[in-house]
Amino acid sequence: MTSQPRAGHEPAFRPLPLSDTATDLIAREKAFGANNYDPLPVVLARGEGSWLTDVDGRRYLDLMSAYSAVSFGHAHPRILGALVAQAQQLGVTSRAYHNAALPRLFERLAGLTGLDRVLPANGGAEAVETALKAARKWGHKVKGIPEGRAEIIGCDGNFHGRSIAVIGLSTEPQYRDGFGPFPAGLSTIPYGDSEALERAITPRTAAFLVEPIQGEGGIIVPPPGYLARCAEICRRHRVLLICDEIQTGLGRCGRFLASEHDGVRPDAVILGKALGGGLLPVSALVGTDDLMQVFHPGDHGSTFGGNPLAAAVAIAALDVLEDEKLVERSAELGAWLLDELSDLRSHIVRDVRGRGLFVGIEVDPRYVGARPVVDRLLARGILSKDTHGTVVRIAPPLNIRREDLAWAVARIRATFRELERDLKRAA
Ligand code: IF1
Repeated sequence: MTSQPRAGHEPAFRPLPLSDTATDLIAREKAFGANNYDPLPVVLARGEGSWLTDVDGRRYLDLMSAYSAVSFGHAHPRILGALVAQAQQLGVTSRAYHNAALPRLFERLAGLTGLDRVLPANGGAEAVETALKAARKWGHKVKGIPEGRAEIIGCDGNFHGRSIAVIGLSTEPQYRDGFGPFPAGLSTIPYGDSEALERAITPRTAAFLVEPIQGEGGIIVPPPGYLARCAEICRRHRVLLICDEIQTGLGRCGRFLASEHDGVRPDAVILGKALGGGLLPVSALVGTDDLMQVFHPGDHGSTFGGNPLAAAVAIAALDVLEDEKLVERSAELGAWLLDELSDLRSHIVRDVRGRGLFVGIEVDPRYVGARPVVDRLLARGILSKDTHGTVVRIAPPLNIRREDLAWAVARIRATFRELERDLKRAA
């Protein structure tokens, strides 16, 4: 549900004029591209660390990190070095043969998650599809659910990707409109309500798929202990707990995995986005032996999944995460950010929430929508993104310099002061 402010109450605002170069590039994108995005009016050309430069040389501080795919900053020298070195040595071989990089990635991910086995993939939705297939096959072959009857439960407000089965779990009308029919055996329950999970489980339930914090849903942090209660319920009913940590994982929320906030080790974790170091699509399903035993040679795979180039980049990304202590930094800097933004003192702001460097500012749609706030931040040299009409997402690279984040907080404050002033004038 997106809430839009009442018509005619949007305070007047003139975005920065676009140069001819930018205007021309946007026009060409519109002329030849599918119209499946409505990007902000900025044409990016270069990125380094937390800073991006547009085609006209204007600089922006990146508080969006490409939806948390760029958690280590743009063009991180160590990850870039690993990409170039591996590319010059060996890029893609398919899984018809072994390669020297993949076993090292497998060991790293098993060790870091406390789970047993890894199935590598490329995009996030692909890894989620892998998880859905694994859960169904586990349900049929291990739990003993009648063939073809396995059910998977998701949450209202979820976002797990854009493929047909994954969208079959979506409760966002726009994401489903016109794309049906969807696979059977998929249902949802209210997010944050563990009793709803207890009530929804049937003898045919194979798995519960959940984001530890809902990202696209609006940085929705569930009640403390929610995931732990869900884990206990799943254990009692022999239902797999699968955490989608594609956005919340790899330090984004102040722990290596956001599920650690509740002391929960799921049966499987889905990783993506930042695993590719901001350079490549790399994703993975990491699970227990009990789950991953369902895969036999030929059951499942992909051309690029587990290629040596992706493995080398992912290993370098994990090295950076550990060596630069970015999990701890996300927790510490995120707590500071949340504290600063919780003091915006603007009646336009309804809530500020999040964990680590994964923060949402919810605005009151009676006064303004999130997109106009994002537009004004853009004019001040800050890249952010709205979600669901009322939430501004703030998710900088985990290695953002403290002074840059402080610079951004000052501009966020100024933006809300300017909005308050414009609203008073418009009243
Ligand atoms: C878009 C946001 C949307 C994800 C979680 C799986 C995936 C995603 C928790 C799929 C991807 C991306 C998709 C992109 C915008 C962004 C996004 F949540 F991050 F903000 F859409 F809601 N699980 N999220 O967040 O991974 O296949 O994209 O690699 O579709 O517009 P993917």
